[in-house]
Amino acid sequence: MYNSIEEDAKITTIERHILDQQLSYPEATGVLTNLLYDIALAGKVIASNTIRAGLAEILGRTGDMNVQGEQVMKLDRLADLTMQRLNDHTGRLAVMASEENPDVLPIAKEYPIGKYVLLFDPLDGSSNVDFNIPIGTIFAIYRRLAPDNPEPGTLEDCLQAGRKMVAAGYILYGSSTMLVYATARGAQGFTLDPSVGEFLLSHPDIRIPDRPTYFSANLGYERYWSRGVQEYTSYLQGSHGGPKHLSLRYIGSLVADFHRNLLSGGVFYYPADRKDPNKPYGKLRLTYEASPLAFIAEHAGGYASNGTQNILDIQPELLHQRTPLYIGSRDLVEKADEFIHRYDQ
Ligand code: FDP
Repeated sequence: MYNSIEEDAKITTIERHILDQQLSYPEATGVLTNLLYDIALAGKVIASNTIRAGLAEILGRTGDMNVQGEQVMKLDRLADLTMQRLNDHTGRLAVMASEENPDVLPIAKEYPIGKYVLLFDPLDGSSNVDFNIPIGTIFAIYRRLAPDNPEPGTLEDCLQAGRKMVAAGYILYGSSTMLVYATARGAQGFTLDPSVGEFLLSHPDIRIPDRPTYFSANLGYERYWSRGVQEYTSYLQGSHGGPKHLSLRYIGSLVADFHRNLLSGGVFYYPADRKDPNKPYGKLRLTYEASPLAFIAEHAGGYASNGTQNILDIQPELLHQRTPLYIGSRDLVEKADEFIHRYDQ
C-alpha cells in the first residue's frame, strides 16, 4: 500500500513542529524552541557515532588513536562531551548536569547566561553498547530558580522536583533513531530520516494504550526483592487476579524498555533490592532517568512511582540520587503501589 504524493508531501520536521507549538504561545520567546533544536542536533551527532561504535574500536586498536590522531573515547564520554559542547555557549542555559560528571556544570562566564537548566544522561544503557543493543540519551529541562540572575546556575537550580520540569525527552539509538519529547502540550515522537538528516514527526500525540502488553524487570534479581515486589511480580504473571496476557520483555536499556512500553502499554520496574548494600534504592538515577521519563509518561496518560510516591513529587536531595522506579501504564503502576503498601509497610 503506497501513500499518495499529497500524503508523502505532508512532512513535518521537528523544527516546524516545535515552532508551530511556540507560535500558539504568544508569550514564548523561542529560547526553549532553540534549546530543543540544539538537543536534536546533539542526538544526530551521537547517533552518527553510535553506528560507528564497532569501527571506532577497530580504528583505535593500535595505541588507542583513531585515524584523525585523536584518542579513541568511550562512547558515553563522547556523548557527554557532545551534549555539553552543543549547549554550553548558546545563551540558553544557566547550568547543566550530566550523569557522567560528579558535579554540576555551570555555564562558563565567557558565555552568555540563559534561564534554563539542562540535566541529561548522555548514554543510558551503555553497558549494552558492545552488543549492538538500543541505547539512548535522556534529558530534562527546567527553568532556573531566579530567571534574571546574571550569574551561572547552581546545584539548587538542578535539584528541582520533576513536577517543575518544562520539557523532557529522549533520543533512542535503535534500529532507527527516534526523538521523543514531552511538554505540557503532550508527547511527540520523531524518527530520523538518515537520507535527509532530519527528525520527522512519526508519532504525534503519543498516548499509552489502555490495554497493556508487556511487563519489564530484571527477574534475575527477584530473590533480592521485598515481599511486596515479589507478590506484584506474581500479579503481573496472572496470580492475585492479575492480567493473564502480559508478555515479559527486558532489554536492560531503560530508555528502550520505556519506549516499547510507552507505545504498546506495560510497566517497567527497577525496584529497591538487597543485592548491593551500597545501593539500597535500586540502580536508577532520579534526576537523569526516572524524573524525565516520568514526565513523559504522565503526559502520555501514564504514571511513575517509587512504590510509595509519585516520582514527579520527589524533591531531590543529591544530584546523583537513586530511586526505585515503576513506570508505564497507570493501572499497573498503581497496582505496584498497592502491593508495596500491603506487604512492605
Ligand atoms: P546501564 O547500566 O547499561 O547504563 O541506567 C542504568 C541501566 O543501564 C538502565 O538503562 C537499565 O535499565 C539498567 O541499568 C540495567 O540494569 P541491570 O543490568 O541491573 O538489569
